[in-house]
Amino acid sequence: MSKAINYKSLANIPFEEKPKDYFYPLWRYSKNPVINRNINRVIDRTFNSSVVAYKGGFVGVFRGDKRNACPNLFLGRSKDGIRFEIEETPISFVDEDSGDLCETDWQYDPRLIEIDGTYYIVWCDCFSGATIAIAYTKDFVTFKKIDHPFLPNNRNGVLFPRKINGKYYMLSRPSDLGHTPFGDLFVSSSPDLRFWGEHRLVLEHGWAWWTSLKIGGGPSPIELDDGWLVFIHGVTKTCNGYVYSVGAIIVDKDDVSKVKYKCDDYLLTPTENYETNGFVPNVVFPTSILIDGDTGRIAMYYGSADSYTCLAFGYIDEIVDYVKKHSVK
Ligand code: BMA
Repeated sequence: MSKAINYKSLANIPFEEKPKDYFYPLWRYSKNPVINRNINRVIDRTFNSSVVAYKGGFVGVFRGDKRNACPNLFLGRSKDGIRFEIEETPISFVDEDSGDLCETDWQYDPRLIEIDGTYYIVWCDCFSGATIAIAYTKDFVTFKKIDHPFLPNNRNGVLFPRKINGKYYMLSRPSDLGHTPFGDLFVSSSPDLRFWGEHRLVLEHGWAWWTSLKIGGGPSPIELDDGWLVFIHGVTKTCNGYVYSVGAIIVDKDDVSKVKYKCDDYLLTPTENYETNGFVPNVVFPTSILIDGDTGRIAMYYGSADSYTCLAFGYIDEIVDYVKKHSVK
């Protein structure tokens, strides 16, 4: 059985055991949503956000869609990973070379990951269209932004949590200017996070009905003894609009463009009221995972209906087992 490796003990992650008579390897928090609408005076909707463990508690970078409907990134802090205090002023990013303030008024879907003591934020930014931005911080006070590492249009940048054979790896999904009706998963590598190349196609959409329109990366991949567990979102189109589900694949340990398993079943699809109703109905969108290395327990943060922040729980070995058992060619 595969297990996660290289994860520290994190006994205080939010967690609930699987409800009795529930069959599947990812289950929802009984008190979802953890963040409701109108969390403070500035933000109407908080969703598709990321959380890491920091100094005994938790810090998050949150997508906050303000009362003018513009999304920005906001810092939030929490003792328990459930109740967050979210700032009312968006994070200020400065150019890593000049120190000049970088202002963009459309920032969303942040992924936050620690690599060797530095916290990297990867998000979708406005740069003559939507594209992937990268910034980093060591203290959650100063945030330095890397000079335009990606061309537009591209979204869902997801960084692997460590270098592989000396290089950083980023998943992404080339897209269009709007609500892209297509999309496959690509990976690129970089020696320094600034210059990206060696682009490879990882996986095309469409192997399962819930991926029939497009797919994209979710939280940072989880390192296993024999591969990487990559949570994704898959999108299908119905007569009533798009439906976003959570699924997973497993890629090769050294060549991350090689898919070893792709799960035919989704792991979560919108079923609860806070997923099927909201600003954009029928969306579950995974962006972040906390892992307890001792037990293999995970807490997944996902956005629902472009309105709320939610949690789901599971055990890595059980999820890996499910993905392998329900894998298709
Ligand atoms: C995508 C992104 C996500 C959003 C989803 C559903 O294109 O904008 O932020 O959750 O659409 O609206």
